[in-house]
Amino acid sequence: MVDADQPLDHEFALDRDCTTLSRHVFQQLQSFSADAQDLSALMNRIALAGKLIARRLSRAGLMAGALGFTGEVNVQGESVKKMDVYANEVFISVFKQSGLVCRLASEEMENPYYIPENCPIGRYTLLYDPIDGSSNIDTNINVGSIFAIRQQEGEDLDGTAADLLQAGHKQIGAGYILYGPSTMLVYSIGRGVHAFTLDPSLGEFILSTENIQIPAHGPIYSVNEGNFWQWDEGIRDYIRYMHRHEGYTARYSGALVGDFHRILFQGGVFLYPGTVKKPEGKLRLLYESAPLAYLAKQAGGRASTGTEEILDVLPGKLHQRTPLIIGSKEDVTLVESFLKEQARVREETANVSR
Ligand code: P6P
Repeated sequence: MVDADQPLDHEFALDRDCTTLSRHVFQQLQSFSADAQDLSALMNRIALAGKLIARRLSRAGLMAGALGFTGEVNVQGESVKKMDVYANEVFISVFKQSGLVCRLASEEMENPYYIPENCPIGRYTLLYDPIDGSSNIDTNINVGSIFAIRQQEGEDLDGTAADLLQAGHKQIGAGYILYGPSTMLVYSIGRGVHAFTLDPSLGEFILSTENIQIPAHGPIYSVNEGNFWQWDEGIRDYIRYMHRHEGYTARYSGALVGDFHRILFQGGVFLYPGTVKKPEGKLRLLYESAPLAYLAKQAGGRASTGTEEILDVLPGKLHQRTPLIIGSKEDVTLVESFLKEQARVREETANVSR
């Protein structure tokens, strides 16, 4: 006897396979309004960008001219990989003739890029790191793309996109695409964090995990210990604590997206503190730290500079960098406690010497 209330296996499988990103956005918003239509279409375009980049990455080793450096240096002072340029152009192309996104701000471009045909009506801005961790590309290790969606505020008449220099709370959505053994798109539009896996046979991102929650604590700490000599004493004390206590394990891939993804699912903390060479940190606020901080908060975790919530940081410039401590609530707080203790000791020492 078929129980009408219980979907048959194939019905369940079919329904799951039809839960694409664009459909999920409507389910999330419980609306088919114009704004919901726009956001659904926008996420669909980001998915298309992910598919185009995944396709090229999967064949880069066989394509002349796909790998290696361009010989250029970007606004960050970093050598540009050919894939960085390709991926940057993909995100621009997928939004042309979309009527959705007027401006794109990218790690690879000094100034925001305007898509004129969209600007009268497109009120969204996409901020993105087209390929995060590009040093991994030539050795076929995972890389990612990170994105944040903001609403344009005002008319931007001077073309400087100054309205982007606002705290991360202004983001209306954020996510990343992880190019790993499978290609995954993880996103949030303020109603939880959800993961989609690309089914190459369909050419669609299909819902694979809904309402991801970062465990309150996890065993992983993810940091480049080669920078130990450049860190604040408080961070060094934290690392010494990791070395001397059971129950912790180090994982670091050199690509933020993969390291964060592991922590999103298994718990723990990723940290890129300020260093002697980069006191403000290496990671960029508007299109790396803030989008991931948005996801971390939506998933019940935290993201801090060590002294301030990442989502509260007011950027002074488009490519501002911040220190980043992100992951499980308890583990981010533990790192901060070592920084606070070190600040107390310094204050006490200063008082004594006065
Ligand atoms: P380091 C990649 O260049 C990146 O921006 C992040 O993806 C990654 O977490 C970090 O820099 C790695 O930096 O100094 O450890 O090589």
